[in-house]
Amino acid sequence: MSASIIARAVAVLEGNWNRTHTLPATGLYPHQWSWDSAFIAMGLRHISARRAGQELDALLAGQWDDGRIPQIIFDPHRDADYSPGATFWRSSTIPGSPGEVETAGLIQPPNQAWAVWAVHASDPEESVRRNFLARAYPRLLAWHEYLRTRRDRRGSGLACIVHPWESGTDNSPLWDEALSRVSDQPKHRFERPDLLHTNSSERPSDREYGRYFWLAERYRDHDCDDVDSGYPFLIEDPLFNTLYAVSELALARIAQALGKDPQPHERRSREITDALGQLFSSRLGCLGAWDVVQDTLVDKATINGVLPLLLPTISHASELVATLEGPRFLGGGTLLPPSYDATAADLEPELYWRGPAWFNMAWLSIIALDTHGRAAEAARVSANLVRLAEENDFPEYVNPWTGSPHGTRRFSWTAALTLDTLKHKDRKLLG
Ligand code: 9WN
Repeated sequence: MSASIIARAVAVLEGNWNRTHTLPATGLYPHQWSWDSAFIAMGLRHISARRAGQELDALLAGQWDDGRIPQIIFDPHRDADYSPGATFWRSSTIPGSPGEVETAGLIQPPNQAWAVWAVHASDPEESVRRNFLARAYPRLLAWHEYLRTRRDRRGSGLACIVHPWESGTDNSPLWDEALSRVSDQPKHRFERPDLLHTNSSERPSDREYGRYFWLAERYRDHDCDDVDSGYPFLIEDPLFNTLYAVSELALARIAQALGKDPQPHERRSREITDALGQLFSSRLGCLGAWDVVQDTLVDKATINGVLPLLLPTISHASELVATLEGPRFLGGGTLLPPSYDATAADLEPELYWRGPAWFNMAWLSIIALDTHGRAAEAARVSANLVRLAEENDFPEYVNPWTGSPHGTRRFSWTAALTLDTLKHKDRKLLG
């Protein structure tokens, strides 16, 4: 099995490669996405550490003066194929954007430092030859500084997202209430080129898109300035902040490898981890999200709220393990963890982030389970991840119970994380 699946996963990544980076999918997602590139690098490093490094270099080249690493770096030749594209964002007219490339103004979850460390560790000699860590470190520092100074909107120690797209879990039920307060009538008349590639029943609705565009437009029209008062969507997402804390641990390793002091990063990671503990809901047995505008906890069980288990020192770890292994996620006959509470009446098993199982979340769950000594369950999820990827041509997501494929196929992070799962047995965080 393994030889042919490796060859097919490599072929997906080769087919989606575009000069300096990997497209998430050639049709549906024709540009470079931030957290995709970090997940993709985790798999690419097993084929070529050099190419994985190039992927991350290309991403870091899109950094803005304020330190943000953008959600998307656009390929100008494909502007008509994805919406919103470079024409909508017109980033080059916004002060502080990079001159060489057009990008989105939003961001995505901060898993990039984690990926930089993993790529370095996979081939340290190649990394040193390319001066990879020394070039990446100042950029990653600026990125985390942006999150700390511009995105901690209530002084909790956690970073806020200003748009559902920034979570990477776009139409998760976590954002429903906040989005219901947002107009669905943007000025921009938007197209839906995404619907040429997938069934509309598997994508967000036009109404949701209206709200996404309204928020993006407001953010863009204020020059993507994070001190815009009266902005209606400010949320602390538990997964975004978990990846932030993991990436601080990775920065500590990077600092050490460069002969610098790792302690500020270890301290910062502890601060984020401790602040995350405040989002725990004992009713759910996992974390909710914090709505900063309403000053309330969004009390819904999603995979975002269980994955803080990636952090070895997260509080309530035994409750989180019980929730992940229990009926809401892995205990109710599912093959891979659903994106939303399996016991929720409004779960939709084939609709994007409102129920389906995604391979990046399954991969993160495997590491979380191994981190907390649950090797047998981690092995079961690993075997299902590999089998469902192989049988279904590396789909974007699957029905968690039946494993039926949905969304696009030959999806890059599915292929990359399959390769990484085949490579590792007992996973350790940052291993
Ligand atoms: C918006 C690229 C991205 C992923 C996200 C996933 C989806 C985009 C979209 O695709 O989002 O960023 O158009 O729906 O939700 O996690 O990064 O693969």
